[in-house]
Amino acid sequence: MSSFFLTTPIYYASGEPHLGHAYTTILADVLARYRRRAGEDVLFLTGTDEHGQKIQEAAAAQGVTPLELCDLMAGRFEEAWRDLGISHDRFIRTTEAEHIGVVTALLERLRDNGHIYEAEYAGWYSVGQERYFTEKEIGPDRVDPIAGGPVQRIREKNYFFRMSHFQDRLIRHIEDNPEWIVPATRRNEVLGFLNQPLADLSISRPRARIHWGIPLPWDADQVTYVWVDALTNYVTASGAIDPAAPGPTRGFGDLRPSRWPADVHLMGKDILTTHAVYWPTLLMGADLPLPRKILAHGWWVVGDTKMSKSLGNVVDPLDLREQFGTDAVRWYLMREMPTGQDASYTPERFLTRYDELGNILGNLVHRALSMVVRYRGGTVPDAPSHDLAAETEAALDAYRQGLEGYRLHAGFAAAMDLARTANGFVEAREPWALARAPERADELDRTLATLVRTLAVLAGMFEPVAPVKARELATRLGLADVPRFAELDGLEIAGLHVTVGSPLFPRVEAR
Ligand code: ME8
Repeated sequence: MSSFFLTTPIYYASGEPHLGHAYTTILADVLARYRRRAGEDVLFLTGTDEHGQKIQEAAAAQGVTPLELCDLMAGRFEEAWRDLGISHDRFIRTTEAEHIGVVTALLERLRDNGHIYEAEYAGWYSVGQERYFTEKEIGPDRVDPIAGGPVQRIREKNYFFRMSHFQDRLIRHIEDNPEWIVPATRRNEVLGFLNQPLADLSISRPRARIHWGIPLPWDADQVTYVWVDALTNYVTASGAIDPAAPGPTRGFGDLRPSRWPADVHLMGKDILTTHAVYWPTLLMGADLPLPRKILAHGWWVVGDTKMSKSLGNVVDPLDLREQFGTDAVRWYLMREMPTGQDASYTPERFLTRYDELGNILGNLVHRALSMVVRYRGGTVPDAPSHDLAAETEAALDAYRQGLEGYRLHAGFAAAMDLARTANGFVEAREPWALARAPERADELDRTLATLVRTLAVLAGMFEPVAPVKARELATRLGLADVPRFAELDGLEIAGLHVTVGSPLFPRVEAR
């Protein structure tokens, strides 16, 4: 069985989960569900990033210890993911003992390999992004170039990782593997960044300033830079490193059989540099293989403004879920944002996408099942069901290409188009007219069987994005479960007992 290991960022345990976090996590969930349906052995990893100045300050502001804050917030994220139907296999927290062990081993490995040195450092630090920016990046206004937040001037002793040493190797890797960073615009951005000489990476902070972090194994007065700590979560969860391994290689010389390297790291474009520059060079420094793919998706804005706490326009996916259901939120996010590009949330667009579910898919389900009940007593007739075979095949092809080529919006558009085509087929066949002409009973049988088969295919196509409704649809079709793709061809539908039920996507009042 082939395997697939995919990751989301681990989110800062200092803020509430919002629509942006939900987007990446649902994107990962859809891919995980799709791969499982295709028969792959999936490891889907998500979690929380719990060390660093940002968490330390948030906890202090709330009058709790950092760990108390992290316990609370990790719970909040887990709860949100449960409510949004996320099927992750592992939720990692960077305060776990095993992770701390792996980070410690990684640091020692880098040092043993001669890639670490000590130096005095002066620079502009953004607590919001937990990283330094150059004079050029912060511009004359001296703000962090990603979120526009404040930066502070810091001068202190740090340990450095010789990132510059790996610049050429990284550039070559990106050039030799054109699909390694997707989409191409992001790849070009990273190559542009690497046009300048790459600076070394400060990997520690004095404990006197930040106490909430993993101590350096060789200097307890310094704690590990939170990005080095956080990125390492992907390796911890893979199981490759045994932090308790004896001997000088610290578990790196003799990797455990594991899920490393990851098949894809998913993230927003805000943290592309850390994933496409810091992370691969750290892995090179520790002699570990690189992840197979890095996908940096676009940014959700609200209307035409940034989503931000201070503007009070943060969209809570759980509020939307309460009104429209989990699957509607998932559908909207996956269908509305062309994977990789930015998108704008508006309540109007949300409703348009919701209506599409009801008017096209929901409508097809309702009318097809009602006709099986009305004309055939609810039992699917034994008849050839291939009248939409070519259309179904084409839709499945486009769907697979979309989901495997990281163009999910296009894959799901193909699924919805198949439902649209089936509605057109109902109009063209006019089953109600066939039902009035007893000599055309065969034609009616065939029409109904075709519709039921198409619905079974649609249940499979929609399951990754709309798992609740897809299962409900399978139940109404009289199937024990949503069929896997490999089962669709030979699926026996004759004799199934269908039920109509209430609308799958009811009209929502009080808009
Ligand atoms: O950066 N649109 O965590 P974070 C789209 N802890 N995606 C968005 C978004 C938006 N408006 N807002 C957030 C961190 N995201 C680090 C990561 S990983 C080793 C450490 C999503 O809580 C998107 O995936 O700030 C983005 O990259 C991530 O949340 C940032 O989450």
